[in-house]
Amino acid sequence: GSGRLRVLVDMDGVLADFEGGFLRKFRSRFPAEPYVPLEDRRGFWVSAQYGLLRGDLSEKAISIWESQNFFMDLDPLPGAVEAIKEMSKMENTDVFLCTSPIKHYHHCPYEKYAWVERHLGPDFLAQVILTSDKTVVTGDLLIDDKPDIHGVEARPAWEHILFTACHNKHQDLDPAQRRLQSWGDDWRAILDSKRQ
Ligand code: BVP
Repeated sequence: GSGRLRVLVDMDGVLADFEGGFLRKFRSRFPAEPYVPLEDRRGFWVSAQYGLLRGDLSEKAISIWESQNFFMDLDPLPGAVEAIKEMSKMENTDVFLCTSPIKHYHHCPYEKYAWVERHLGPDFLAQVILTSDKTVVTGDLLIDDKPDIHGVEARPAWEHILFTACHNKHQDLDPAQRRLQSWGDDWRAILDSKRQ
């Protein structure tokens, strides 16, 4: 290899507060409807849990993140912007933002780029990788809050570090899988463990 470490970092749930932004806009648009408090969230798919709460709530949930400004308005998670900026300045380290857009493409891809420019700066736009299959992207690490990441490549190059989120904190993991509890956790040690 090049001797450089390549780190892939997910956006929703790792850099951007998808769950908090969703709940705020869902409650504001549907104030009379039941909702799932963040401490009761289970499973990666918000739409699936809302559908279990009541059948018609799945499509109401989907309408929230399909709306204009949903992705643009997401707040950065605590420490995320500082961590990414520091990580990208490290010697022998390449950082890419690896994120899956929703299929309703009218706003999401544009707003993900706009979010990166706004919070990380225009120099980071070149680091964005939009893909619906992260297994075909090579890297040493993938920091992502989705517990099960699958695709056409059965043996992805990266080690998946599970970023803790409200929906995965109670989940039992394969004993080999490592977690990053938050950006206050020791992400530098995880990077160092993969360096040659
Ligand atoms: O763009 C996000 C939101 C969307 O899936 C994408 C996950 O991307 P990564 O975080 O894996 O990069 N999304 C969609 C649904 C339901 C769709 Br129907 C959901 O419940 N949660 C969710 O995050």
